[in-house]
Amino acid sequence: MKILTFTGRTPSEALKKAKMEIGDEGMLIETKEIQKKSLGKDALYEIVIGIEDDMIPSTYKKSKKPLAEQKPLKKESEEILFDISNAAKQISQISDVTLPQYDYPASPKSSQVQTSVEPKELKALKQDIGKLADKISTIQNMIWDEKSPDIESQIPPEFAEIYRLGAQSGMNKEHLNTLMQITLEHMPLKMRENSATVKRYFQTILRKMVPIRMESTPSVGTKKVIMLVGPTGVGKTTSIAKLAARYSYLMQKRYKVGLVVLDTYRIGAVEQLMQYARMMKLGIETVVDPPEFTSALESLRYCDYILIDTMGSSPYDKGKIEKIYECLQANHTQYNIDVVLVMPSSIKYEDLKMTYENFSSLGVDMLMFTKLDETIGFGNIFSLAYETKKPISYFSVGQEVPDDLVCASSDFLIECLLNGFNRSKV
Ligand SMILES: Nc1nc2c(ncn2[C@@H]2O[C@H](COP(=O)(O)OP(=O)(O)O)[C@@H](O)[C@H]2O)c(=O)[nH]1
Ligand SMILES: [Mg+2]
Repeated sequence: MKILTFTGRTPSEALKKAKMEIGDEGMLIETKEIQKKSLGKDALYEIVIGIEDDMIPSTYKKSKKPLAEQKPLKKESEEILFDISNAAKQISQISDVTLPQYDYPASPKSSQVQTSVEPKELKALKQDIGKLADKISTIQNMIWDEKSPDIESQIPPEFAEIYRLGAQSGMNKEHLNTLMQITLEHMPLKMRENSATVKRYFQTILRKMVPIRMESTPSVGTKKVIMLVGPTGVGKTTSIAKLAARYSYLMQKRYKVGLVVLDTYRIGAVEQLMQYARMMKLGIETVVDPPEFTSALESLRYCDYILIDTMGSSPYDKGKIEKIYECLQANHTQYNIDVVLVMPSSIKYEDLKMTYENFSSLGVDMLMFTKLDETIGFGNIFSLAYETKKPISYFSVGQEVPDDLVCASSDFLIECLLNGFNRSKV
């Protein structure tokens, strides 16, 4: 999806420009007043339109770069977290302003087809509509069998596909029902035309609901200290290795990276990360008790990034989480530590939620999901991020270091959710 912006003295002027350039296919994401009306100066509004790549007309001037390429994201816009109901209302309001509200034929029979249409074309059209109606009723029948009739009995056929996709994705049922309810209430008539436009509307709403932390690099004189916590075997150490490689070799600027291993239970399983540190020629410190933690951070003060691996925290093992907590408390450096909870995408929403609750005492700042290559549903991830409002920073999509790491984006997650994980789209 491309994000395009258009400006005008009123929102509808900006919208008119958008329509002239890209037609009706775009969807309004946001309207901003970027300049207030004052003496001798008109107000200036900016609208942000999302449009699928293949819907951009060839006549649209390519020189206009997508928003993301035009300007770096500001700190405040790093976390994209919108109120879903407002988003839906906003989209609907603008559609109401601009789109002529004409009634769509309720059924093929009642359609007032203009007499100028060739009979042959009319026949083909009728056949197509018939096929579509069949498809819809099949899908409708599939979901009509399910329990909890309250919401489902209200779902019009054109919403059936999207409801099925949402339910199959492992999304929390309550979240899905809320989403459907709001979509039903606010979706403009024009967009209900067919299941493809419904899907696109739904996609836009979903994108807006996922909190994402865009990657940002340390500014001069500062450093980023990132601690990965989470159950055993979820991929923390592998992810630390991927991040270390990314920051020290794979970005435009090469950053100095240092590693810390919290082995508070003296399990001795630090060899794995030692190996990576040796390969990448990175400094590494092993910490077994809280006082050592501060000195380890201090000894890596020459680094731009300090990545902290933790080990041996099974989700039920409060004791081990407590040890990590003590280390965090013992941090007497001025560095702020970002605590990233790492969880596999292959477990169901309820288990993700329980894991989150177990680790929440550590003050989780961000979420990272691993093993996206090992699952088919992504609604569980969506629901956890939506429920906890904790932004997602990265996804791990395989075992390969450093390649199988993806910077989180709502586009990527929603694409996975609706169409499955596809390695070629990474
Ligand atoms: N398929 C898959 N395997 C992964 C991924 N991330 C890590 N692993 C594997 O999961 C296992 C445990 O990883 P490790 O980093 O040791 O987990 P830790 O105990 O949390 O540190 C290893 O075999 C990794 O190769 C991933 O994204 N996809
Ligand atoms: Mg490990």
